[in-house]
Formats: sequence, structure tokens, C-alpha cells
Amino acid sequence: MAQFRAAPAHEALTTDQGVRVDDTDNALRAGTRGPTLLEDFHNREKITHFDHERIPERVVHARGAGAYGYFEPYESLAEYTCADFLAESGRRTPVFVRFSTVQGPRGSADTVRDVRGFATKFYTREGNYDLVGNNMPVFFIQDAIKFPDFVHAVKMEPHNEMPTGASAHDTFWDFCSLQPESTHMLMWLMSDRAIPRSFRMMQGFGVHTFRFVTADGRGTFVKFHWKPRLGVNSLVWDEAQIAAGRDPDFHRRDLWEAIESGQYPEWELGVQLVPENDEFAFDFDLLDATKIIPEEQVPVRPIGRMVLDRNPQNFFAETEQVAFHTANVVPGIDFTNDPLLQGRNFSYLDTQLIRLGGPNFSQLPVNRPIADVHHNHRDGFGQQVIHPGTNYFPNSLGGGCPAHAGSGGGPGVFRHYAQRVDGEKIRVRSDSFQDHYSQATLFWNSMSDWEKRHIVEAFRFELGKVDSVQVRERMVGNLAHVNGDLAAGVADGLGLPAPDPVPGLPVTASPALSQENLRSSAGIRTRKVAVLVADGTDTAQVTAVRERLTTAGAIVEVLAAKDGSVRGTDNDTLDVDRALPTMASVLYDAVVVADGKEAVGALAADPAAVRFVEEAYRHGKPLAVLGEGTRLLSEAKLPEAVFLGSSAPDHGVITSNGSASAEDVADALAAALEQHRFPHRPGLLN
Ligand code: HDE
Repeated sequence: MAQFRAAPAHEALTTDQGVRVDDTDNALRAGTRGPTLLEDFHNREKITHFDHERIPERVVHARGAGAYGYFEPYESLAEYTCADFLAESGRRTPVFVRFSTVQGPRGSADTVRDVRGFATKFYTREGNYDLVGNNMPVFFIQDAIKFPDFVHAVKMEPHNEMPTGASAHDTFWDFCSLQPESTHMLMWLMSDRAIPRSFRMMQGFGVHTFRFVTADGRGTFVKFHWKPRLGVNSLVWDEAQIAAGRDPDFHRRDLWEAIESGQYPEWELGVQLVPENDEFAFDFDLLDATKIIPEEQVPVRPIGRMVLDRNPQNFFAETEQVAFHTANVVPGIDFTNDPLLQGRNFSYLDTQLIRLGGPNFSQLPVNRPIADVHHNHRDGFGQQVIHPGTNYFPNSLGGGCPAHAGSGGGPGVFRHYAQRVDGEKIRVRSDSFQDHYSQATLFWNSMSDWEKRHIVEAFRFELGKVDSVQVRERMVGNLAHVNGDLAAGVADGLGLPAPDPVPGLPVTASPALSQENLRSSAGIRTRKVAVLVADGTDTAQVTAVRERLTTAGAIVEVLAAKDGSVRGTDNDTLDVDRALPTMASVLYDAVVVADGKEAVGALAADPAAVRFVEEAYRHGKPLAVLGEGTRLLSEAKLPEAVFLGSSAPDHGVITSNGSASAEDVADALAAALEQHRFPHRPGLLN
């Protein structure tokens, strides 16, 4: 697939001044072997520009990938908000979305265990609205003043700049063990949500409680949720670690390729609405960003959908230079006093000023509103606009323009929500923010058995990388407040005694939190399947399987020991899509082993093919093995009970068992793919 868009044809190379250049391969020099001359303005300009190509990366969320698309509401929300982009069913608003990891620098791997940023810029007719969220609905801290401490702790350690893209190190766990308000978020971070299969398969959350405001100034609390059509799916940890080496660009490639191939990712936007009168109706504080509103208490109302259908043309110009800001709101959307949000409203503008080199970054194409812009801001680095006329207000010489939009009232004018505020000037956290464990327990209670197992394993891994014994012990002590089994399981892995569980408030469960209940509504669309073949493969079966799966929307690739083609059983040939050594099973969702005595013999003798199948099995992925292909499973020393004798559908290992047709096997594989993983299979790597 040719995805690189070449520069326009027939354009001659010029200098920055537009002067045509005759040669950009040889600097001007005195004689063929003489010194280079300062006079060569093209050479100097070219190198000088190059020397200044880099800008500071984001202090957090440095690594990301973005795409354009649109948002459209299902119905008017005018009852709750005067936001123009939510006022009419089907009204399309262009968007740019950037997904990111938090900890690692720009060049770090995609599949690390981390929170993912999910930032959306809506280019509305009434100005830009940025919903700068994450793929987890809560945060590590309650007050923005702790953010520098938190980020210093999670980032690479200051003396040796390790580890890259990982939270499994002493300073992070030291901080969190001393900051119990992080416990709920740690549960999410240690869950599979932190290792998504794809950006396209993540939920997104606004995290804070925001406020919808109607034209007549009535407020309603609102929490935002993005829900992916493809379901919420994750990698397993071992797989994520291998993928980080096999394809550090795993997530950005996945997003890019889906959009290039016309398989546009889609999310539904939902809102939880809470009347202002119910501000104190919950046993937690709506202003506390370490809490969710359980969906069973306030259902998520779907209000529209977002489709991403266009890749950027230039990563730097668009994805790198995009500047999100929580304070970019439009009429009808306002803040609450969430102390985390209040701090963010300061931070994003501040950070862009240095990252994008001055105050004019909103003039960059990706940041430019589609709404008209008129103000008296002038000059500064990189000013793109030639402003005519007066530059102060009030004025008479400029006809009084730009005038206050609000003086005559009318729609489309931002007016801050009129909230009554009074209080002492104090540095005190509200008592209503003090329960740090109940919702961590709620999360734990809501997980299925395999999700719980993964959480325990993740805590063991992370704390196992922590050298300080007292940090490990303190953290296990905190977990005893969440759940006794969790704390005991983690303690066991660390060789520590199980702490006594600490009783807390009674807590139920929220089924909406489990990935078991967040399945795809789009079947197996865009799921990637590898078919292993060699000379002597039964090509008719491969073709039948491929057709069946492709029709259902999957992407099927044929892999052999080398590129080119393989010979079939009928002396026909089959083209190879990928050479096995360039790929790995972690880059696919399912694996098919083709039939054919000679081919299976060759694959069973190829350690790369055996490992391919073994890893797919141990990562819980669906496997379809045609005819004699089971020899490969035996060679990989996989638990035979799973694939010998029956098709064992519960474990997602499908065999043709001598009689099933290739089509039947493909259908069974498609059904297994819809389940994503088989977490109860024996012999799994977590
Ligand atoms: Fe951010 N955050 N953040 N953050 N954040 C940044 O802004 C900050 C927080 C989030 O794709 C920075 O342009 C403070 C919560 C995303 O460009 C910076 C606090 C949530 C992105 C910043 C928070 C986020 C950022 C770094 C504590 C989820 C990437 C570069 C109050 C709701 C946006 C930049 C993109 C980026 C500050 C907490 C999400 C430094 C002070 C909570 C998705 O301004």
C-alpha cells in the first residue's frame, strides 16, 4: 500500500526566498577538492534550518498519533446545553484527535503499560472546544498542585533517565505508596486497560465533572465518555512487551492503516448528567477526579458519534503542533471547581507558550478555529496575520471594533456560569475527598476472575522491579485496604507476608467496568489473521479460509519462511504477503496453520514458525489448525488436551478434526475472534 504522499510534481527546488536552486548535492567550494565557501547561501540556509527542526516535546504525553474526522450528535441537547455543535441531530463538526502515552519520550514504544491520552479538538462554528481526556476515567491525584510531584516520580529517574516508557520503578511506587489517593487509578493502571490492543479499541473519558449550561444560564453536571464500536480490547502483558520490540509503532501503525484502508474507527460519545440539585447526592464528591459516577447510578446517555477518516499529511505540522487546552470551551460548556481541572486550565496554555515558541500557536493550521477570530492580540514570534487598524479597546478610530459580543445578548457568546462562591482562603483538602479506597474496591469487585488475575500479576511485576523493600511493603499495606485477596496475591509474588485485610465501607460492584461487558458491536472488522504456509500447502483451503474471513471484515495475511510464493499441493502457487522472520504473532489477533503434509513438516522444523504458534497460544489468541497442522502445536509442546480429540471451542483452538470443511473452521475462528482472547486456556502467559 503506497501511503507516502509525494511532493507536488514538477516543482523546482528553491531557497526560502523562492530562488531556484541548481544543485543541492554539492556545496560551493573553491576547486573540486578545496574548502567550502561561506558564500553558499543555499548550503547555509539548508543546514541552519535543519539545525532548528526540533521543538521541545510535551513534558507528558510526548508520544502520540493523531487523525482527523467528524462528530455528529444523534439529537439536540438544547435542553441541557446551548453548545451549537450539540444543538442539532446530524450537524457535523470537524475534529482532530490525538492519542498518546504519558510517561515515555517521543521515541518510546507504543505498547508500554501506561495511561493513554485521548484528546479531541472540536472545530465548532462557535470556536474550538477541546475535550482533553484519557482512556481511564479517574486520575492519580486530586489537586493539580501535586502534578509536578507525580510526573517527576513517574518519569524516568533523574540520575540515569531510566526506565523509558515504564512505571515499574522505585520513584513512581514510592510516590504512590505515600499518596493513597492514587490507589483507585493504580487499579486501572494495573488492569488490562493500560495495555490496549489498539487506540481504536479504547474508551475515552473527560475524567472531571464539567458543566453543561443552557442559554438561560441553567447548569447540569456532566461527565463525558467515549465508547469504541470495536469493543474495549487489550493485549496481555507478555504480548505487549514483545510487541514493544517487534513493532514499537504498533498502535500508531494500527490507527494509520485502518484509516488508509477505509476502515474508519468510530466512537460513541455518551454523557452522565447530574442535576445541580443532586450535587451532594453521592457518597463521593463530584469534584474529586479520583472518583467515577458508577454507570449503574447514573446511566451513560449516548449523544453522538465520532468517526476518524483522515490521516494527517505531516506528523510534525499536525500531530506534534496540535495544542490542546482544557480551557478551550465554547458557549454551553463550563468548568466545575474540581481542583485538578482548575490547575489544568492554567497549565496547557502555559506549556504551549514554550513548546510552540510563543503566543501565536493558535494560528498554526491544526489549531486554527473555523470560527472567525477578531481581537487586539498583536505581534509576537511567528505572527502570521497582517493586522490592519487599531489594536486597543475602547476605540473610536477603528469604529469601536472588535466590539463586545455580549453587550446585546444573543446566542454564540461565551458567558461564564454564574456560580455563587464564598469561603475562607485556605490550603485544605475537603473532607469529602478523603475516601481513597472504596472505589478502588469497587473496581476490583467489578472485574472478572481473569481480569483480577492480570491485576495481581501486574502489581507483582511492577513492584518486583522496585528495589526498595519498604516501598514494596507500604504499597502492599495500601492494597490491604482495597481487598484481602489482592493484597495477599501481590504479597505472595513479592515474598512478603500477606497483610491483614483492612475493613472499609461496604462496596458493591459496577459490571459496566469489566471488559467482559464492553464487547465489539462491529464483529471481527479489521482483526488481523496470520496464515502460516510452506511449500506443499493445501492452497484451496487457505483460499477458502481467507475468503470467508475477509468477507467478515478481517485482514488476512499469508506468511511463509520467505517472501515470494509457495508451491501448493496441486502444483499451483500461493503468493506470500509477509516473510515470517519479519513478523511475529503479537502483531496478529489470530493464527491459522494450513494443511499439507510436506508444508506442515517444513513449518514444524522451523523454530520461528513453532514460536509463532506457541506465542499465539500462550497469549490466549484464537488458533485454527487445518488437518495435519496440529503437528505444529505438538512441536510447540502445548497442552494437548486443548486441541486433540475435540475442537475444544471453549479454548479457542479450532481444529478441522479430519472432517470439518475449511469454511466451517473459518466460521468457528471468526466466532472465536469475536471473543478476542481465551483467558481460561491452560498454559497461558499473563
Ligand atoms: Fe494533562 N497535560 N495535565 N492531563 N494531558 C498535558 O499539555 C496537566 C491531566 C492530558 O495530545 C500537557 O500540551 C496538569 C488529566 C492529555 O497534546 C501539560 C494536570 C488528564 C494530554 C499537562 C494534568 C490529562 C495532556 C503536556 C494536573 C486526563 C496530551 C503537553 C492537573 C483527563 C494532549 C501539553 C495532546 C498534556 C498538564 C492532568 C490529559 C503539561 C497540570 C487529569 C490527553 O500542560
